[in-house]
Amino acid sequence: MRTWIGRMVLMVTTVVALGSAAGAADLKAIKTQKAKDMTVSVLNETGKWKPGKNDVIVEFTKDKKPVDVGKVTLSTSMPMPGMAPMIAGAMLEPKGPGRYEGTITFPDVGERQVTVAWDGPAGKGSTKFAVPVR
Ligand SMILES: [Cu+2]
Repeated sequence: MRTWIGRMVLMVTTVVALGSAAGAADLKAIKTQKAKDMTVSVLNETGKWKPGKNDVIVEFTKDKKPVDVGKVTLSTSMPMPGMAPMIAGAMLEPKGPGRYEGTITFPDVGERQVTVAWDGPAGKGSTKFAVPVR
């Protein structure tokens, strides 16, 4: 009896551990954009942005190698008929080579004009692209 329970506990623990490891490693690209020789990728777990709070991961690579780009900001804007554009942004913190993470909150669905800007050892740059929130 003790052995049977012990086995069940081990199985459950293993499933939970595998689940969280897959979650951390499985990032999907929301957008990949070239800015001269820099490739900028916006990623998260689901590969899309939804209304509410979202994780934002941005990776910078040159020739497929990660690049330290220093300070990184991501800002978004959505034109709203008859009112000021809806603005949301994220300050991104370095999390490993060429990788920056933060969160962003969107009040509603709709296409966002996104600007990613960086300033650091690899120089100053920025790139713009559109991402739907859905
Ligand atoms: Cu809006």
